[in-house]
Amino acid sequence: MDDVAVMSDSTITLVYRGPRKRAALWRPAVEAKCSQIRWQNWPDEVSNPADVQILVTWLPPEDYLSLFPNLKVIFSVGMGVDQFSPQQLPEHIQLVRMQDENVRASMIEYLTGAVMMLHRDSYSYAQLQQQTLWQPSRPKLAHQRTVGVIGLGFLGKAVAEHFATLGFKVNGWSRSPKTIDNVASYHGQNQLRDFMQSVDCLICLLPLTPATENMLNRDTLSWLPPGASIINVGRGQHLVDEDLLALLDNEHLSHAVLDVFREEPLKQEHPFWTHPKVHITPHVAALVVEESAAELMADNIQAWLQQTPVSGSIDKTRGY
Ligand code: NDP
Ligand code: OXD
Repeated sequence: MDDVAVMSDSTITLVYRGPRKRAALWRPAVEAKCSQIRWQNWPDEVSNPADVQILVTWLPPEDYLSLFPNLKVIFSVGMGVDQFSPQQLPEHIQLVRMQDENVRASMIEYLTGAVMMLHRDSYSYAQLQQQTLWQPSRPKLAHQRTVGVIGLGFLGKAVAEHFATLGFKVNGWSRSPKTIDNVASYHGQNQLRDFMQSVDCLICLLPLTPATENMLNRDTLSWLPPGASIINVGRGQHLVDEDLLALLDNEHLSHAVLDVFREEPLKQEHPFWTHPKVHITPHVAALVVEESAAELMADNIQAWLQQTPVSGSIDKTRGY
């Protein structure tokens, strides 16, 4: 960080790219806490791109690194930061994401719905209803199923804890070992196969990095027991679409609940739309709540200006 620029009393230019409705909430919150900030909405209010030190956005403008040569920090308005390719950002640019507790609460709600639909065979009964078929099967209890969570970070850890309180067996997988009450921890590539073999319902809550891209593929998904299901709320690029479809079609996997896709919006002709075992939501599992996030963003910008720890700061080498 450039101490001289940040510590001086002069104004600091922040460029915001995104919906104006959100800017109307966030701008006053940021300006109230950080008097030296000069907020400019992209593109019409940006007077001199060379002044820009702070970028607040979900997606950056094209060629933003050359456009804003004095950029020092990017605040993502979401949780994931893969859209900024963190490992390729220049060393001097700090990257910060939202760590919004409301997002975590929303993710738990979404996943509770999805896991319960799968657990109680509700997707299968909906299909049987279409065919006016009365075909009961004996329901299992939560303690007879294992929910597996890959990615045990800000979201995944809370999700794993939540399903343990609902009575499920819960196993989690991450890069480093974890100690979480009532959650069996697996970590690293060496333990991935054992982990996958233990799971009835797999939840992907990994960040997208070069190490996690395509990791839900024919090999790894085949390690799941027959009849298992998957829920992807991480990123579409974690999943090899054709491999999932093949494993659903050969009945190795029973259902897939997908909230994220390689290309969003999902193309009209994509086979996921019409596959009877694929259940789609349009990337809505957990959205930043704009009202509460206004304060979070203002606190973070203030912390950055004061050179104190910023919540949600990304380790660019790891990519998350
Ligand atoms: P965090 O960065 O807090 O946690 C990431 C977790 O993944 C950590 O436990 C980390 O392990 C693990 N991990 C990372 N790389 C690897 C690897 N190579 N092998 C094994 N484990 C790995 O992420 P969050 O929980 O905040 O969010 C996860 C993702 O959820 C986001 O990046 C985003 O893509 C997605 N998301 C989706 C939303 C939606 O609406 N669908 C909403 C919000 C987020 P370790 O702890 O050992 O470092
Ligand atoms: C996020 C998301 O990362 O919505 O915030 O996926």
